[in-house]
Amino acid sequence: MISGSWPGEIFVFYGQGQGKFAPRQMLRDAQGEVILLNREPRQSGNYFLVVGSAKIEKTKDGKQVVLRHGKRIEVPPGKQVGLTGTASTAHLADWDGDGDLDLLVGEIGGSVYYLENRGTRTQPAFAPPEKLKVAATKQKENDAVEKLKQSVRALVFRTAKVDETRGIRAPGGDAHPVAADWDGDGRLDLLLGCGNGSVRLYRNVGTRKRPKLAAPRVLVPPGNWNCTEENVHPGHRAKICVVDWNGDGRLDLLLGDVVSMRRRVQLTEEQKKLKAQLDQLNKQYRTLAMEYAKLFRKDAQKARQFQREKLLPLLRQMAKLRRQVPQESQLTGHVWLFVRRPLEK
Ligand SMILES: [Ca+2]
Ligand SMILES: [Ca+2]
Ligand SMILES: [Ca+2]
Repeated sequence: MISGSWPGEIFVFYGQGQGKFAPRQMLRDAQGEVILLNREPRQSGNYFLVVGSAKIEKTKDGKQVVLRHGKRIEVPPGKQVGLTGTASTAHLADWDGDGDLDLLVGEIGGSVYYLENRGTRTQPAFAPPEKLKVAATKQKENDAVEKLKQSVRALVFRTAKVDETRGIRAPGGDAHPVAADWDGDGRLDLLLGCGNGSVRLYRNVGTRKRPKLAAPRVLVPPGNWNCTEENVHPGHRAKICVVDWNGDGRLDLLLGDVVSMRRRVQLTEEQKKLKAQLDQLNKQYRTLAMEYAKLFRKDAQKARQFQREKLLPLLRQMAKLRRQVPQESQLTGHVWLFVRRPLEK
């Protein structure tokens, strides 16, 4: 069993038979390094950002270092260090048709990476990540011209198609790639669960050993974040599984999502009072959060102090109240089954 994670490491649970699994291990590449997309630290404004499971430590002389998987990363002087992640998703498939399992990894920005297994089926050795792209075609060029014509409108409506010949981009980020021969032509295609809840199909128009992906088609349209108990529908962050669910020989699609479910709640008098308090604190919080953002642009040090002394106590107070008042909306998720119908003649 394999799993992505926040902040981004990929975990493997080796099967021991009879439904049992060994404790998780971080998947490593051919060099023995923990597999992690965007592993190089990046600088953003005053920030020095490091991806992955790491911790920050202060040295005796007051400098900061990041410890990650047994390695030390020095923080450049004057920079504020931040830990972040890529929210990886992982899928194993023999992408290059040579008999061993390769790794497909999606991330929060919407990109998909292929890590070729240059080892064997039992002793994998994963190559560095390579971005999956849509193959450029003449049609693509026509699309580009069309896009240019529409670019003025696109600026207003933000409807411009993303050029995926430079890299696949799941709308709404949170790419979840799965390889399956969806069209049954003997070549693995790519299905992509997307942050906006849609599922896309990138047909393999290359060969079994050298896949080439066509421009995507939408199999499932974007979902909707807000649900009510009367109107439940697919939501966001589609995570998918391709399987012949009903055993009719045609691949079907399972989709897991996340939604904010609104429900009607009856509050007691006491709860109504608490809710009024909570609404009041919410208002205060919004004002303080704006002050914090302003302060942060001027002086990160002072902003952090402000956060410690003003914002965090308020947030704790709000969390306490929230536990006492039944909430009108709740994060939840569903599993959807899309059964494939035979082609209509
Ligand atoms: Ca392979
Ligand atoms: Ca295929
Ligand atoms: Ca089926």
